[in-house]
Amino acid sequence: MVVLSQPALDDFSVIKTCKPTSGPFNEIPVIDLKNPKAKARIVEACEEFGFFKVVNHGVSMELMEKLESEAVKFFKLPQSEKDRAGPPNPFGYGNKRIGPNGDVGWVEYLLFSTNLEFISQKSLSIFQKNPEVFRCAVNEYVSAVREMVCEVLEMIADELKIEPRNVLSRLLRDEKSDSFFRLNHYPAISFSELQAVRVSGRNVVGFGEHTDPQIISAVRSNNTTGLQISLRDGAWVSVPPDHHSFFINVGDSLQVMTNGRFRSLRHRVLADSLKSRVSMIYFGGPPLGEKITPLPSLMDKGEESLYKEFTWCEYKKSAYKTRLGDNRLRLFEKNGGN
Ligand code: GA4
Repeated sequence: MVVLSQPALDDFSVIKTCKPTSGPFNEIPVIDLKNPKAKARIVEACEEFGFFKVVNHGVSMELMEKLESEAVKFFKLPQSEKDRAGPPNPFGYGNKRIGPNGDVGWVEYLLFSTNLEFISQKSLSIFQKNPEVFRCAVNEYVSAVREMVCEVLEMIADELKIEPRNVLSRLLRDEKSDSFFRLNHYPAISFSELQAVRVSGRNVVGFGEHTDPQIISAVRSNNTTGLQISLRDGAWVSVPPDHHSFFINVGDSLQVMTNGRFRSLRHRVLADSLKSRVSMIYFGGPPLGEKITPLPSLMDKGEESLYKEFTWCEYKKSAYKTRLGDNRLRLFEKNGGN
């Protein structure tokens, strides 16, 4: 069990959640990547939920555990040392503040670019105590997860009969790919604090509801609850944790590239646990100059794009002007925004 220090719970991170929260949801699609029916099931899951769990994925538990233990060591450092690796602008160490527009959560994190060009001086502070071990753990983990995610994207291309089959995966493998990696630590909450917020019918929000702007994301966490996803009807459901598996979600860019056929997943993390949660997330994004438009082979005859044309750079710039929970795609819908 990961137990890290427990800072006092500030009022600002206790937010009344606006939609109903139901119990654990047992119908989350579970995809065995080696199953011959996996391709069809992945596409179904992307259409219905924008979300699925992957088992038999080929990423070793050893890599996951090595990185988790390095992350735990980092988050255990004195606050002043962690702060030296911040602020996150956008990469580096962040504490409670998420993004540049006033969002807060019961979380501290490290945000990295997976593109070596963007690795800055700050990363030296991030990796300060044991540079080689931590840096290698991040690099090895990211390479393995990127490969697994690329395989998923190629299975999607096969099922949708898109050619060439690497039309999506090449964007993540490109050396200019603008992909991110995030380590999140949600500190445990003491029993009395939890009782107090529950009695008042509220939840401690670890990471507020949002969709990911990128193409696709892969989350792995320790065995702690907290992740919730929003279903089509707006109900929030808790995802039972599984530290052996990955949870994959569709991002805004893949929703656009499939002209709305796949659903970008709205999700959030509630810090409602006596145990601290550590999650590691790979966000697969395209190179900055890439045009994000529906894939021509997916368009029916006469079908029009639901979205205005934009590059990933334009979308990202616009995303960083929004609040976490905003619907970022609306501005780019042909029938919405301005
Ligand atoms: C959500 C997905 C990723 O965690 C992230 C986040 C980013 C940040 O934490 O800096 C953003 C958020 C995310 C979307 C809107 C902007 C940017 C915070 C925020 C308010 C790293 C990303 O790419 O977009």
